[in-house]
Amino acid sequence: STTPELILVRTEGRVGIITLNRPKQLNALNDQLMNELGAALKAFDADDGIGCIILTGSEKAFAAGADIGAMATYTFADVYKGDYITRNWETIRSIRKPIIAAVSGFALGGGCELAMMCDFIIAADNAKFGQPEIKLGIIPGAGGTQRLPRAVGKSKAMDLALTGRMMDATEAERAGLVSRVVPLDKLMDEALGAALTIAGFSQVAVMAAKEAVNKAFEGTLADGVMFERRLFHALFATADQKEGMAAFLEKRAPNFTHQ
Ligand code: CO8
Repeated sequence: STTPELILVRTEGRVGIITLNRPKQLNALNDQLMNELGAALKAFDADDGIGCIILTGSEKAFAAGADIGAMATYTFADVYKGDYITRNWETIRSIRKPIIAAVSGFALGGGCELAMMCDFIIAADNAKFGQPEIKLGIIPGAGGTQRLPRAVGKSKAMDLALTGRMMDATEAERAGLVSRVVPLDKLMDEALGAALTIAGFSQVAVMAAKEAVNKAFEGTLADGVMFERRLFHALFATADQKEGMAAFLEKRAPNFTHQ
């Protein structure tokens, strides 16, 4: 595989870290970047040495949206025939290990949508979220109109999508879009701490937890509860469940083998 140009990829213990790295364009998301991101995510997902993934950007921008320069002259036929957006934006949804978005600066349009496709968002105090597409004569196209109301409720989602205004980190935490807000200089420490914690647990249980929580957004309550129950039952077939409970009873740290 070729070396990516618009992202940086590194590991820290069992954590894979992907940094969007197109600084002059505030990490505007173009096809090349999304393809590189998809490939890096898939590689970490397939790597037994990785238990959790962090996706981050720069201090100034997580991502300021889809690349407006690339989109400006597209016709309906271009985007429809090429299946623009879904084509290379669906990869992230297929990743089974947890992905934490560590967001500082702007997360706008497709950047906000990308953060929302991650499993949870930890924000720096300078983070700004928004769906400003309406100002460009379009609407969100990578799930924003669906995930934002699920995260913050209808009223605030409508407000953001219809006025195009930005929401700061405090408002985003109050509304439930982000799980934690920390000072900018603590962002990566906080995200890494969470990721290392997750990566230390049973990989099987972690994947089951992610899958079950995601079900809460996709079907009826009855289906979701049944799905959760079956996964819960299934985890009693793992070595990690035996080890985790034995360790608790023996008052020692568990040694998970991800089996
Ligand atoms: N696309 C392309 N270039 C961008 C983008 C973008 N989304 N955002 C910023 N840039 C570029 C600027 O053009 C500028 O380039 P240059 O230096 O060559 O002039 C550079 O980044 C720095 O930007 P600014 O000078 O504007 O920096 P400011 O600090 O003054 O402002 C803002 C920062 C407020 C973030 C401002 O840049 C801005 O409003 N950006 C556009 C935000 C926006 O409208 N985002 C939504 C885009 S539409 C979208 O995401 C649809 C998603 C659909 C799904 C995904 C499909 C792929």
